[in-house]
Amino acid sequence: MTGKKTSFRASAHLLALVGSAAVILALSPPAAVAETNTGNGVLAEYNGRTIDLSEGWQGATSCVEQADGGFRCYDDEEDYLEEQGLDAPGAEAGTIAGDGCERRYLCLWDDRYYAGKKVRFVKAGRHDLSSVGFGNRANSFYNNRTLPSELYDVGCGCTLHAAGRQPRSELSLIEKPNGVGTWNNAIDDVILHND
Ligand SMILES: [Ca+2]
Ligand SMILES: [Ca+2]
Repeated sequence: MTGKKTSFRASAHLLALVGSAAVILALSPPAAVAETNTGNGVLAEYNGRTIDLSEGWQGATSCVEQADGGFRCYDDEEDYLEEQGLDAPGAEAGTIAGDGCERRYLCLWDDRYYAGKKVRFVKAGRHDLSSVGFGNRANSFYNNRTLPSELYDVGCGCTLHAAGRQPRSELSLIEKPNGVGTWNNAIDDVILHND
């Protein structure tokens, strides 16, 4: 009898332990992801804090890759220009192209005609747009670099070659190969070459 009780208690205790373990297991993965976050998310400085761009821009509308590969974000384009000293009286004319994409940058906008949220890349190499919260979002771009850049869509496995110094105001007018739709809201990766 006592033995049974003991074994019952032991089982109950064991169950409780298993239960806790299950809870820990259930909670562990997100915690681990948040800690390591090796994944995908690119971290950016924005108004004195660090944000993960893959999880949203937290109010920023302009995010800019730095020469060292880090990212900085701004409330708006004015804030950015101010910080760069590009709005100051006497700032060199022609530093910024008419549609706001400096030389050496590939700029992508969320909306057509260079409107809406805007992301700028400057470093050579492949950039996964989902890691900066911009996957399948670009509706216009300006490759203000000497060399062409490559814009890649995972869905069709195809590449749009963006000629150097060439703005494109309306991606809905550019068809993908094989009639699988347009390039509007389709770009997943961009590849920049040494400029
Ligand atoms: Ca869009
Ligand atoms: Ca795509």
